[in-house]
Amino acid sequence: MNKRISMLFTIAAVAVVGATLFGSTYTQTQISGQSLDTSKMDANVIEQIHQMGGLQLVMPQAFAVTDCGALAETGRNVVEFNLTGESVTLPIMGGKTYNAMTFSGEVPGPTLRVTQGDVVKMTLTIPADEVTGHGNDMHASQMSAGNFESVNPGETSQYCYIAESAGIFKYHCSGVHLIGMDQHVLSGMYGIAIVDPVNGYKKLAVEKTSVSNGQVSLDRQFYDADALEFTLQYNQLYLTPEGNYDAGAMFQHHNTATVVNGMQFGYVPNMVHNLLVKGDANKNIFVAQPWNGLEHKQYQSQPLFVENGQHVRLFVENQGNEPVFFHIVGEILDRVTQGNRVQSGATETWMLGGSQGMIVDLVFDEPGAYAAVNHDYAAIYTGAATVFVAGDPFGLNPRLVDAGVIPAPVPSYAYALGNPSNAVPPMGMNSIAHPALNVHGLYTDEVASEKISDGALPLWDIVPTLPPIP
Ligand SMILES: [Cu+2]
Repeated sequence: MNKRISMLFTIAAVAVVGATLFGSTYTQTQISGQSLDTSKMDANVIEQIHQMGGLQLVMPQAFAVTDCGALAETGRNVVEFNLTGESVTLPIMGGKTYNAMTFSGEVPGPTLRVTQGDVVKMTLTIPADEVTGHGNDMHASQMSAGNFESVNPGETSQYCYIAESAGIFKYHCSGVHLIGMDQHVLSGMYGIAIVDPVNGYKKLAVEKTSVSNGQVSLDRQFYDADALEFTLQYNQLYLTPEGNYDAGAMFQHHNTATVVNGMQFGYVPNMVHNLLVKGDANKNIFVAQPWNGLEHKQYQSQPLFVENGQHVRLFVENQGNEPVFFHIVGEILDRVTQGNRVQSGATETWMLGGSQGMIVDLVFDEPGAYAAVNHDYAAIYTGAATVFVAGDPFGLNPRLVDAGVIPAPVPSYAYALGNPSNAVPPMGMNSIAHPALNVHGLYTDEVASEKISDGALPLWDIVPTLPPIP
């Protein structure tokens, strides 16, 4: 049997076995309403799959066939990337929770950042008490799919590759011998790798005009390659009312939520901003503020703060099943790069298909609030609205100085409140350090504690200690 036919056979076998295991007929027309309750899945299911055999994707030896030792001795920089596969319960909008699957207790998983030409040593560990096996497929790699096989509870596996192409790349769980890949990924097992170009990023040119003696002419402005950076990852949730993955809804593209970095409306103002801007914690300054209160701790929404005239670089990935029409209300995307090639400049919107990423460079010229959206109205209203605040549009500087919160006026509110930890990637060769980070993200409490240990600010503890702001 040649490889292609073998693959088709494998997928068919997976479908049949999937139907047997999960008690449903695995066809497009009949799958409506099927759902998998992860809390009821146990290791026996995985064991059954193993015993049935015939489900290996390509190579039975699996996962560890690349020679990490040989790659480590090539003189290249070796970057270790360690992840664990963990099923946990996490909150969703509306005060409910869902059965999430995560890499290392956070959704999205930790961001890997390397330089083009580095060796990535990817290690996946599945705790012994985890309910299912997991895999890992990094799109930054170029290797046989056999390396992405699943790892069983209680086991650790590893593969190595050279990150040869610069850009932003998805990584995701590859399921258990393919089965459940959709469930694992759409329940939270995804993240990104940023591969910085070996020669660094390029200066940003922004087209402006000037006028002299009644004549308008081109007046290009250049910004240094160093930039303040954020990551935005788009995805959907497909859930039953009980918070379980709903495969039927997925097959029909009926999502129940649109998330950015795991949360609906995770980067919008909260009660603190209401208080600062309107003088009343209960007067919302944005149309949807579902994560308002301090009691939400790491889940309280936090806007993204930037300076005016600052080079901002966004790493944007579409992790989901629906297109993302990336647009920032009130802004123009000054440069769009995919891989290491500029695709567009001075464009209003750029589209990302599933598993596609881009780097957006831009400068916010005017003080104000700007909403980055997926310009699909269904997505905007189900969670894909992210607020950037540039400069000091609300005139808070004098009040914050008077109250003693900051010693002197600041160019962005990040100096007072920090930027959300899960939207900020690790530093790269052209990164501007954020003034401060606050603990924000779809994190387990353990991960939130680690972020605090790393220096991120738990605003839910700090805000109540601040002096009153008149
Ligand atoms: Cu998984």
